[in-house]
Amino acid sequence: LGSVVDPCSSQTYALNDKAGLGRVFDGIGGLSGGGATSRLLVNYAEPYRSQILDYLFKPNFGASLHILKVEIGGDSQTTDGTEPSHMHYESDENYFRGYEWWLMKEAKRRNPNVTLIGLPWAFPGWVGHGKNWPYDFPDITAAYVVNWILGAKQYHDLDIQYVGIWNERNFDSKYIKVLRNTLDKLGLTGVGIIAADGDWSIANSMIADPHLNDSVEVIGAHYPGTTTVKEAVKTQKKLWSSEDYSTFNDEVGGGCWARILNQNYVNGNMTATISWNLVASYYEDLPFGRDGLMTAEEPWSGNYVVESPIWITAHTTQFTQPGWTYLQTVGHLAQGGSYVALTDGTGNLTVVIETMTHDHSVCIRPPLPPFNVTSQNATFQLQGSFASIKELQVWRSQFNFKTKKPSFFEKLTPLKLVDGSFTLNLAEDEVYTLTTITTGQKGSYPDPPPSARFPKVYKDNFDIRNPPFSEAPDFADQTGVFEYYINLTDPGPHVFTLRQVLTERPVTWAADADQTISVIGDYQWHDLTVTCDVFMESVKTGGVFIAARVDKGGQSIRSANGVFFWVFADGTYKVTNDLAGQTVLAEGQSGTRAYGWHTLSLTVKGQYALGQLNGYPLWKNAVVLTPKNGWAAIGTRSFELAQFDNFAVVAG
Ligand code: 147
Repeated sequence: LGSVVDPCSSQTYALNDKAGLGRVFDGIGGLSGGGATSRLLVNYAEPYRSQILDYLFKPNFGASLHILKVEIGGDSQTTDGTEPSHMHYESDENYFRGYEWWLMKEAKRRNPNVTLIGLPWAFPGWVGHGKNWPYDFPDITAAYVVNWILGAKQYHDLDIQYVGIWNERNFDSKYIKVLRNTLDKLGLTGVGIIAADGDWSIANSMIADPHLNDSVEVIGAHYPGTTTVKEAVKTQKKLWSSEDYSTFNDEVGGGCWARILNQNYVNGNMTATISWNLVASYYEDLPFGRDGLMTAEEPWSGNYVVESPIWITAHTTQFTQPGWTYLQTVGHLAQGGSYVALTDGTGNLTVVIETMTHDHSVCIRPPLPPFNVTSQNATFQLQGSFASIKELQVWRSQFNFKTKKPSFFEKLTPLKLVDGSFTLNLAEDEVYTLTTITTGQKGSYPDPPPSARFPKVYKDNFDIRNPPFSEAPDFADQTGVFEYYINLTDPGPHVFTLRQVLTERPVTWAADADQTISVIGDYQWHDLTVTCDVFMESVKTGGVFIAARVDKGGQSIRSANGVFFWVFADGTYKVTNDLAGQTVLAEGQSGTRAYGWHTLSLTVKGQYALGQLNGYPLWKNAVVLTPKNGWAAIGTRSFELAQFDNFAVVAG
């Protein structure tokens, strides 16, 4: 190998603590939410679900993450779906909705030291008192957020360590101070505020406003492109990349992650980096499909994929912990790439080196300026407390883009140090960890079941008395919130149902639809029959639908097309080509009313659709030219209560 390296491209780097150390390391993490990114994970059968969680959180196994950040559900669309709030209504409190509580407990079970963070993207409508803005009543918003922190402790024994403001939206100095005050008054002085989960500009406000400065513990920036600004450094606060990555998790995604994990510190003084998202557990055809550290998007098959970012994470996480300190001697390599070094202060040393080339480490954002990386020899000279180290463990990843045969997180023979120094022949697109820590492990499980499409025949009657989660398997709410519901007074067969529970538009983060909708199934479905019993709870104004070929979700949900079969409480029906209900394919009388059950059935075949009501034909030969395929769905005409039962799909 040495022979292919130009003798000039050989350089020595000191690793030394004599002149003091750098910043304290706060960890590497993953973000569940913003939104609904773990939706499908909860429906995996054991042992696969536990295996996935082990790859993410188990120490000395896989990504061994130090930080779990979750969305504080706000009942609203936040990228790949909605997450339920702990307070749908002002007088409502429930700390058992959704899956983030469960996920935090699973993370903590594996790593009791995991750092937990909560951040709202959106808020229930009542928090804004009718305005799409959470800051007019800062006491209300603060109480709402602090309730979530108190609920985490009271119902799940989870200690939330940091809380944020409003993801990638305006911050409000007054609100931040009120939030700090509210936390302090309740004895939550240990909960730090991260602000403002957007750009670095809050640093200017902090410099100008000492009270704001005192209220903020961490400046969190998103997608910082590994750099910070001088004002942020001037605050002397912790600087974090509190959301980063969001890149398709192939090998280039792994390369992006390798480069930013090192360079967020080297270039930007950032001491934590959090991946959006933790695990890609949402339908791949939703926005930003597979932008997670690993992929677990098939609970029906049990298939999951441990992608390269998991092993890239391990290079750092398995060999350093929050509370370790970066050395001042970190930086760029002469022929491109970077190195960081950290110590626990009692003689342990971990060095992480990456030589990712430009084209193999591009992230989704921001644009990556050009740079060159070529193979090189690098000699590291251990000095100060590290001078006497005799041996280092060696872990290596080689992306091998040319041969397409990467090798990740391979344990090599330990290096014997001669006079405290070692030399590496670094090729392009490699990651090395050199460390005194001997506990590293490349965890593994037998291969999960093979990948499979969503089952073509699918039924759910929602008959479950004590569901482990508030949501029915595989329904992915895109506007509104659909929850298991028990009709204690129903004399008939509809005691257990699924209910849309929002009654007003939330303080939104994205463009939620004016209708509610939950999608399910295979995006490739084209010819199918969807059947569902429906029950409207709004007299005269109520409306519900079942749908097929729904072609959009996430932030684009407003413009979703498909075939939507609606019935209304005024005794009419409609068939529309869009969720918004603008393109009407058929309409007429149905005799449907609120507070009675109706069975809807929608069949789409080629260019034609037909609908049945209570087992009788209601309309037929509606012409559907587009979309050609998409998910099945259920939903309501507005933010209104309605129930669904005996959902079934038979796809061709
Ligand atoms: C982030 C959000 O915070 C996440 O919830 C998720 O939507 C993620 C997907 O990449 O993106 O929001 C951003 C949206 C746009 C930019 C940055 C972050 N941007 O254009 O720089």
